[in-house]
Amino acid sequence: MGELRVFIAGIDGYLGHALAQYLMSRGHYVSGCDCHHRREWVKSEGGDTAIPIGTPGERHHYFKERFGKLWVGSYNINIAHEDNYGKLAGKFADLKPHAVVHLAEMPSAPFSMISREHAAMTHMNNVVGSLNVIYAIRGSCPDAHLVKLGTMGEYGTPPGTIIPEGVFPEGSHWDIEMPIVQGGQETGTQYSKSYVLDGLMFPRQAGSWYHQTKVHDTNNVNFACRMWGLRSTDIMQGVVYGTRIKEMDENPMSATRFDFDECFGTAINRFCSQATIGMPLTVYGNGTQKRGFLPLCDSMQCLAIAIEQPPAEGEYRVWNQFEEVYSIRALAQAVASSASVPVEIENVPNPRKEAEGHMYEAEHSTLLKMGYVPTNDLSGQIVGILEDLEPHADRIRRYADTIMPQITWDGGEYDEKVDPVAGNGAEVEDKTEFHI
Ligand code: USQ
Repeated sequence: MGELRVFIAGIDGYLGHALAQYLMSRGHYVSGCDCHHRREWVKSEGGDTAIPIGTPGERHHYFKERFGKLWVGSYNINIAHEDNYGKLAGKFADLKPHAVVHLAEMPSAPFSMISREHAAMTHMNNVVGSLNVIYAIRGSCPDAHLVKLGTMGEYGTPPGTIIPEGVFPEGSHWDIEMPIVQGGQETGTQYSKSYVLDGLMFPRQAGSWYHQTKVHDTNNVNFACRMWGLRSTDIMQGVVYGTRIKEMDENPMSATRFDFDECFGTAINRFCSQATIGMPLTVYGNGTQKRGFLPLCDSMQCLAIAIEQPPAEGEYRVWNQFEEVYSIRALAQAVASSASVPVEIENVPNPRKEAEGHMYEAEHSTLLKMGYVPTNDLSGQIVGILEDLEPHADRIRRYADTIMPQITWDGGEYDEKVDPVAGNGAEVEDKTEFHI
């Protein structure tokens, strides 16, 4: 695969800034856009990145210096804003990207659950922003491949079933037995019906407004592939963790942001930040929730696989992108055992409405078949994060009051007195035997 022109929407974010470096290190031309909302959202919650990052201008100069002509530039475009649509479509027309990687979404489940305004803003930013990206591709560069970041959270935690990659695989049937009813009476005789499910969307059961917006995006991207021949990879990504990839260098401008507040910090990153300042690790509920996780370097590797091996015209492909499934409790234990000082694990009442002690088995073989080599080194990654955070312990302490959860899924006050291990009252229950 020769050099590609890749446009990254959301290039200033946690993934975007790392991906730009990863792709330029592989010889691709990179451009992108961002309106720096992520910086503002984190500040609006009183937080900040643990690892200091450059301003957009500083990052631009650093990329220019380091990557020369491979760095095309970043543009200040709010992809969801009506007034900016012309700018976005114009950039696509000028740059003629082979691939558009869409990372420009509001990524936080808790942030989306704060209020009606936050839910509406999340829908506007994510659903309308994605629609604009789809339209701008159609109008300005219809052959471009849309690499759309979805989330494993779109599926939720459906009880008793394995989660396929986006759609029901070939050979899927839904077989049911129906009673024969005659004259309002069951005759007792049964006949069976078999529905063919091949290729239909697997049901989504999102767990937050944020995750809901990703479900809407999935439907819209799929629709554009069917209607207009858009080629797209819809990536159901698990929770990403980590501070660095080997394509970063020692220049501080190379560093990507690292959030640890209640909204924008994710589980492992938060636990490592908490361990750095000797704070107990906040396991929500009994910690038997399971999720798929992958280190930042694996996220980059998988996105590059998608970009460098594009789908055919009109093809909508969906991949589940994660390395390994862990329970939250197991992750807290892994962080505690890697910390250089003794760290406590604290079960705090779960502020979310989510299943605990559930089955979580999701297919994720496509990426492996396409060349993904998992890092498979959770403890090594955790040690690396802890080392990178150590010099910034004071910054984490400065923003430590953004760590404890306050945002609840029912909009009520966070009640610290609920028994965390007894559960959070979520109705989803699974009978599957559970082991961590
Ligand atoms: N959790 C804790 N303690 C914490 C933080 C989280 O126990 O201090 C638990 C949560 O209750 C949840 C799990 O850890 O069960 C994951 O929470 P998270 O905040 O790490 O991740 P989540 O809200 O699911 O969202 C994150 C990203 C989102 C991405 C998603 C992938 O913010 O952008 O889409 O991971 S996935 O989880 O697979 O949907």
